[in-house]
Amino acid sequence: MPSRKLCSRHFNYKTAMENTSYTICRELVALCLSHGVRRVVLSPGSRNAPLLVAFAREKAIEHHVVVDERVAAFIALGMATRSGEPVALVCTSGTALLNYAPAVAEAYYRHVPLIVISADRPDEWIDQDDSQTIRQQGVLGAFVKQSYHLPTHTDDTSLWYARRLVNDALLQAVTPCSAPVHINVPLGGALCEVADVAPDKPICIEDIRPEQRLSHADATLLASAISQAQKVMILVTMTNPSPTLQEALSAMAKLPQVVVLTESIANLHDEAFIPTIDRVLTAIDNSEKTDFAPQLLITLGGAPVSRMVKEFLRQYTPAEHWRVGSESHVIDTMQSLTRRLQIDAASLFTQITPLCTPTTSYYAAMWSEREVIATALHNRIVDEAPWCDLRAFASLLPAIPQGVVLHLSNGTSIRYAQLFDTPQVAASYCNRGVSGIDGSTSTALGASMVDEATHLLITGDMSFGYDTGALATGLATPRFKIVVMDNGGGGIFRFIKGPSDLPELEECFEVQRRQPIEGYAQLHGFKYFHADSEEDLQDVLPQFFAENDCPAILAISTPSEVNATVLRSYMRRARVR
Ligand SMILES: Cc1ncc(C[n+]2csc(CCOP(=O)(O)OP(=O)(O)O)c2C)c(N)n1
Ligand SMILES: [Mg+2]
Repeated sequence: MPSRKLCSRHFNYKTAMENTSYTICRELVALCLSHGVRRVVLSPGSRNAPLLVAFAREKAIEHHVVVDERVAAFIALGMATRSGEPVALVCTSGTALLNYAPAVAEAYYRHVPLIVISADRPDEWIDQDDSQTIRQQGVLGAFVKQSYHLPTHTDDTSLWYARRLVNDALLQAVTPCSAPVHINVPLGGALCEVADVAPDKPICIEDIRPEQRLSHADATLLASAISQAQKVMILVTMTNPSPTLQEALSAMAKLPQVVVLTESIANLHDEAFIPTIDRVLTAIDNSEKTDFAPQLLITLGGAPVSRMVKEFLRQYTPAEHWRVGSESHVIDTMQSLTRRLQIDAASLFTQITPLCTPTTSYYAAMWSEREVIATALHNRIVDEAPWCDLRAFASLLPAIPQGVVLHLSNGTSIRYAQLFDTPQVAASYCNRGVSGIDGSTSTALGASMVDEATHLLITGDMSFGYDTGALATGLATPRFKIVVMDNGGGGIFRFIKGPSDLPELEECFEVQRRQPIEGYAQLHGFKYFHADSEEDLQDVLPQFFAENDCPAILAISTPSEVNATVLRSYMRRARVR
């Protein structure tokens, strides 16, 4: 057996154990472990049998088996995002791999390290009508940092080459900027064969990563620009929770010339920050926008959620715009970029904040005063609104218990969440890398599998219906809860300009097909709750959050036409004030 020859140096009959006889697969698993992969999501197949066996027998890597590869990949995305660690995925040949694509694209734009491992037929059998075979090499190329194709042969040179490629893949996935990678593994022969083998100890190529620091000259240059400006805005979009960044930005927000705006998935909280960007922007008249516009804009984080802030900053262009991030290409969302800071945001602000000095500016005070006015207006609109999504969110979000991890789906859920401050939640997430509605439930479920917190997903009825495969995995625990906003389909289309004016709105956009939410709950062992009025919701929320025997689903039914009218008038109120 080839592996015996190669590993003879290490072979010890005392520690020998049965494992797949495919050395490449065992070494791939050993390297994943050495590089810090602690979780893998496996999907069944026969071509990938050696990989399934090798991962399942490595007790130091937690494995989960999920049949639907689309769901599996989103689960891995949720795990990797929440844990901050790379997560591996293993599938068989053929379309299995293509089903990973949506989550891999999301991971790519969110800089999440997924290690995609696909089994393939040996090269000579591609395109030969020999079943379950497609052209897999590089098929995820547009959404991974790099694609690797391992050698078919098992001579010493080929094994060295395979190890080198796997080491390269595992390093690329996490440095310098995390991203998914794809390793394609051609396998032929007796796929299910197991044999006594010695433990594999392939060399793990270590990386020494230098600490990211600005030179003193650069730090002084940046700090003096902030110290001289009268109006500095720091806009933080999607970021993972970071106590260091939080502390540095809290110190920055003490400067009177600096306002820190945080989106709901920025995961930063401080009394001095403005956490409800859209709420405040709707309370600023067009005539006042020049005063509120920054001279120096600093942006960090992923794709912005708020359309209003994008419109505002694109129209009232700052003289200077710095973007903080380690991406290799220019990202100029606000069409005003003047400087890139390719450094981790926490290190940047930790270094420059102590060097910044206050000016006599009134800029931060102006924003916080407007926030007070905006909050009063917001409360009035909510109080006066009839039963609708806005009212439901106004009751639901403050009722979320302290320490819950919140997940939001796309559609209007993330937009409503932007209108409220939820400082009590431990963290907030949404698939905003590419804003798909295809894997919200699976991603939230994956995140719930890596810690002991309660995880709450607030999702739309269409998004929920799209991803019911997540419920079928049987992996939900009583710590996993879902609120489905049952608003008659794609409510966002009734709200946004364009589709809402078309006669096809109901048939082709909104798709007013009621999801059998209760049926799904019963089928998959979730306790079901329902509310279709303010009073019902107030009654049911404590029971829903207290439920700890089963995972739970709460469906909140609201009228689609009222939802759109209320939200539209909320967003437009600046123009009517
Ligand atoms: C994979 C994918 N397909 C289509 C879309 C386009 N899309 C965006 S929101 C949406 C409707 C979402 O409806 P729902 O989940 O009920 O949320 P609501 O708008 O009602 O809040 C659709 C189809 C998308 N974002 N992703
Ligand atoms: Mg909906």
